[in-house]
Parts: sequence; structure tokens; C-alpha cells
Amino acid sequence: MKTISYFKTARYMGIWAAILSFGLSSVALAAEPKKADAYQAFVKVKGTQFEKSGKPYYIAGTNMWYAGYLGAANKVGNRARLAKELDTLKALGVNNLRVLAVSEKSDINSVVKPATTNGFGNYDEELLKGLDYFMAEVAKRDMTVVLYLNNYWQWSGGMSQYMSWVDGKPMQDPNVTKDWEGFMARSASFYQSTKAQDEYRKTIKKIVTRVNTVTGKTYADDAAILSWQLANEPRPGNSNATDKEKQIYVDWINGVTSYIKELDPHHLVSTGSEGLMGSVRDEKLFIDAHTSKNVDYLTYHMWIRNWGWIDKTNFAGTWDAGWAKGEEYLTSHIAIAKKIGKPIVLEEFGLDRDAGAYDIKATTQVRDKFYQQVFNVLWTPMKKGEPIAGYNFWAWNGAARTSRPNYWWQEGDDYMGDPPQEEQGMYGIFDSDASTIAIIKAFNAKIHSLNK
Ligand code: IFL
Repeated sequence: MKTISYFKTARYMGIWAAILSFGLSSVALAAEPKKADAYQAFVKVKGTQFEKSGKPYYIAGTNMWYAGYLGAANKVGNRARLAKELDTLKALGVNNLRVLAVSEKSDINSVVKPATTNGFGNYDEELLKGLDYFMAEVAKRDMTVVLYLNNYWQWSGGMSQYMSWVDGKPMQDPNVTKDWEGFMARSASFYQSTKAQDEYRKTIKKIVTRVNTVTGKTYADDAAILSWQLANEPRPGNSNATDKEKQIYVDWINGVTSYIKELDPHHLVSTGSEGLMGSVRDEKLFIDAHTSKNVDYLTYHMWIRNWGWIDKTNFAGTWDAGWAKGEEYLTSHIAIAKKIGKPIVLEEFGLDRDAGAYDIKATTQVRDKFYQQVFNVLWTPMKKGEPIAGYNFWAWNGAARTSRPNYWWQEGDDYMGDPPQEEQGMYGIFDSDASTIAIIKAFNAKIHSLNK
């Protein structure tokens, strides 16, 4: 009897336990989908591809570093222009924008003004609200954004300006000194400065945990962000970077990417590297910089003229050899991504207008041919499902115009894709560049055929 009742009790207890556990698990089930849904629209890595809301997500993008500036409500911004640019880009099939999140105030000429950060911890709230506004406009159009959090180059202050704040030495403008090697070494000293790293992390935290004043959403919870990016074109040092400097650079990448993941485990994180040309042509270094589990995908940039592979004053005579190098650069990085087993994005490339002119009226025959050839090279592996996850051309000038006879940006001028360190009109695509735009639009349509 005793035994029976024990079993009976146990049976009843089992039933109750089952009911209780069913109850609990249905509570959990009710809570689960909510949690999953919250991040469902985030871009994720699946194998060597991106995925968004359960579908492939190849990016057809542009660079628009100044987009957050346009969002400001004060005289720095231009919200009407921002809306127009985003609508135009959307109509061209652009689904991703690569944008500068923060800039550092510097007095040199080739730096954008004003800046988000006016000194350690001293932020311009109006500009940050501009970024908020921009993010809200992007979400409305179902586009995504890569936000970069620093710059190796001078045009937004960047690492060199951090170092000036650390040691009080004035920032040098390499456009004036022509000492690019010295400038690069100075930028790279940023990785070793405890004070600079501490302040950089504070800024990262400020942005990642910021509550958007327009949407009310924390940036860490915003599905419109595709990736946090450490910096624009970080390099280990100048062209003589030592093994020690290379290791410091890799350690820096590993440390900061893991810090970002602690703050925000749901977004992708990327480096902003140019690839081999930003890695002192050292494939091992490029691989080491992208193997950490906290680096979700590889990036690379291709600058066929900046790197002297082609001469803008002699396009005809230098094209064949220059393009051969460019093509090899494009495909070899996809092979590296395959080796590592992560997606790769060609997130910058560009070429001058014909004869190297800056004038908006100059033709763009060689540039058009270049864009078409780049797209052809990307399309073959893309349609086969190889690791190339998309592209961002450099850059969208859109409706911006300059009236400066020397093409150099001055405070108060329109912001355009060509940053203040370069002549305005050098590489950017204006909304009047019909032939280039047609090529971009056609390629974007092909890309979208994969996003199903
Ligand atoms: O404007 C330059 C930018 O700093 C960059 N890469 C190359 C661009 C054109 O020279 O990130």
C-alpha cells in the first residue's frame, strides 16, 4: 500500500511537476521569441556571408562620412539635403552607408570642422544629435550603416589628434609637411598610449551605449547598425613598421574588438583595414589582424591611383598594367577571406575623373570603365557564394558643390564624400554623374537579386 501510494504520489507529483515545468517553459517560450525577435533584424554572419532577418544580405553601399553632420539641427546640418541624398541613394539600390561616428577637433586646415569631440570628454551634443537624426532616417529607409570610431588619417582629427591631446605637441598636417611617413608613425603611436586608449574606449562606450534622442533606442539595440568599425584605415605603422609594431597593432585590434563585444554582443565588429596595402603588404599580418573571434568579417580598400599603379595624367599608357594589379588585389583578398572562413567587404575604391580633373563638368570615361570592371570582378565570386559580401564605393558627393577655384574645402562649405584632406571633386560621385550612377544602379540590381 505504502509503496503504491508512494508511486501514486510520485505520479501526481510528476504530473504537477510536468504542469509546473510546462507553465514555466511556456513563460520562457513567451519570453524567448521576444528576445530573439529583438535581434532578428540585426545583420549576422552565416558562414562566409551576411544574413539579415533570415535572408542573405549582400551590401551595395557607398561611403558618406559626413552623413551624421547633415543630420544636425543647427547650421552645420542640412536635414533637407540628408533626406534628398538618402532617397536618391535608396532609389539607386544602395542599402548600406559607411559613416564617420566621431571626429576630433584640430586646428590644421585639412580637418573637418566642427568636430564631435573638442578635447577628451568634451562632446558636441548637437553633432551627436545629428548622428541620432541620421540613424533614424536610415532606419526609416531600411538601410544599414557601418560606423567608424576613429581615423588613421588627419581629415577628422583621428589618432594623431588623440596623441596631440595626450602630449600637447601640435598636430602636423602631412599635406603641408609632406612627411607622410612621420605622420603615419605618429598615428600608430596611438596604439601604445595608455591615456589615448583609455579615452578612445570612453568615446566608444559613449556612442555604443548612447540613447538615440530621436528613436529612443540605444545604439547597441539599433538594427540599422551593421557594424562597429575600429577606425578608418588603421595601419600598424609607416612603411617600415617593425615586427613589434605589428604585434602591438594586432593586440590593439584584439583588445578593442573584445571591449566592444562586451558592451554590445549583438552587432558585428570590423577593423576598417585596407587589406594588404594597409598591412605593409604582409599577408600574415592581415590574417592575424582578422582571425580573432571578435572580428566578424574582413575589410579591404583598393586605391589603384593612390598606390601609384596607374597615373592619372596618363591613364591610357598605365591602364593595362595598373588594372592587372588592381584585379589581382580584388581577387587575392577574397581568397584570403576564404582561407580564414569569414566574409569580406570591399569597402572603398575609387578613381579620378578624366585627366585627374576635379571639376564636376569633367568627363568620367575611365572612372566608369573602372567601376564596371571592379563590379565584374566582384560579381563572379559573389554569384557563386564565395566570401565577398558586398562593396561601398568612395564616395557619395551627391548634391554637394564647391565654388572654390582651388577645390579645397573651407569651414561652412558643403560636406562631400571627398574629405577636407583632398580636393573637393577628386573621387566622389556627384548626383549629376549620370553615366557612373547608371553603372552603380545596374550592379546594385544584380546584388539585390541575391538578397532573397
Ligand atoms: O579620402 C581617402 C580616405 O581617407 C580613405 N581612403 C582613401 C581616400 C581617397 O584618397 O579612407
